Amino acid sequence: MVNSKEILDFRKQINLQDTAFPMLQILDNNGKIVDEDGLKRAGLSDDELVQLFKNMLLSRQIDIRCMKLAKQGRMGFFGPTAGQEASQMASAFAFKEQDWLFPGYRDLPQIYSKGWPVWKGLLWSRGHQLGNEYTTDDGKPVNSWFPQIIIGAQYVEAAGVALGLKKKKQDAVAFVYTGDGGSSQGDTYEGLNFASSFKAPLVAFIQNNGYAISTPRKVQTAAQHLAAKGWAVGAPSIVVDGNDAIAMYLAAKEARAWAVAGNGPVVIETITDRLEPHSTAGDDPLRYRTQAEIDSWWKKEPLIRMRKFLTCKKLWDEKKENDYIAELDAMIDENVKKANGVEKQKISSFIKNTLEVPGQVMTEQIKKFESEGK
Ligand SMILES: Cc1ncc(C[n+]2csc(CCOP(=O)(O)OP(=O)(O)O)c2C)c(N)n1
Ligand SMILES: [Mg+2]
Repeated sequence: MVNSKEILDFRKQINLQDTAFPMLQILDNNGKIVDEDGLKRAGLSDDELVQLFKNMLLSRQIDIRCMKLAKQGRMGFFGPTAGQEASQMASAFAFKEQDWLFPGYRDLPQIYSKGWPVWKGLLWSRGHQLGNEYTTDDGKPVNSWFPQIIIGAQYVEAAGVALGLKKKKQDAVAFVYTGDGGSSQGDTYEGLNFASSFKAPLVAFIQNNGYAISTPRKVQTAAQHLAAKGWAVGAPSIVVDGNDAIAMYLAAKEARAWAVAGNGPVVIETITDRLEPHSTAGDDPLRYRTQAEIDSWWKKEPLIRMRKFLTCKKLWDEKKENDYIAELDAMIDENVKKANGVEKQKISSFIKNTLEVPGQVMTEQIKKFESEGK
């Protein structure tokens, strides 16, 4: 029996929290495999490893373009993604077509990985209603919710849909993403608690990229690990090197298998970094972090280590990368053109699209705008 002295040993509890979440890592900063069993368990073929890296490059090239467009004043709202390619694209590599995605505003890359065309993402950034159509160019649904702006709200929505998938006995899970800041929101806890109570198939990511706008992780919460938030609801919870694509894929794949088997949610904290400003709305990172810190994360970013690993395996080289980037840039060019060519959104249609049943005042406004051709 545990005695009162042990139960009341508060220091011991704190120390336990410290060691309860060792970080899963398979590919280290230098692109070396540090866990051969983990690599085998991931079970990725050579072609799949290359495809995974290509998806990460897709995300990076879109990010580069969007940041350029933002500087030219042609972008709208955009949350930069450089540095989070493994956390986002490698976890998305574990999605099955029938799975549902609940992204936050920084998680557009995961929707692209489900076949969402880039031009729709550009329109989403500009607040155009066509940017809220989650379908492929052939009109097929991509099973994604809209990128949520209200921090944490997607956790509640995802929990509900996950329960629906279970009730319909579908072989599918809901994947949901929030950030270190989002882990402090009530919605995040409520969604997790609900999903865990009803053993709903939910795979929940907390992308710990070090900052919530200017609030550093250490000020965010006194919990040693954000994954600990999952323990409060009885869900298995782990910490993963969020810049290690293979670890991220493995964690997502295993969590999916656990959730879809009827065991309830898994919480995955990913340790990563947002290498660029919070958003295109004029944030200056040097007001809250040092250049030296940013530089140190650029050295650990996920593309470098995956590139080294693939090059070492003779699966990738400079020419392949240059050719692929040229291909991506041409595809992005086409999508920018397409987004620019879309008819300007009418105010009347925006209101109609927002309100299923407009009230009297809104109905009058719709009529007024329509009569003015707006
Ligand atoms: C409920 C709510 N509160 C505040 C905001 C304003 N806000 C926008 S982004 C953000 C920081 C979120 O940080 P984090 O969850 O770490 O995600 P990151 O931006 O780092 O990806 C805040 C507070 C919001 N959008 N929603
Ligand atoms: Mg953050």
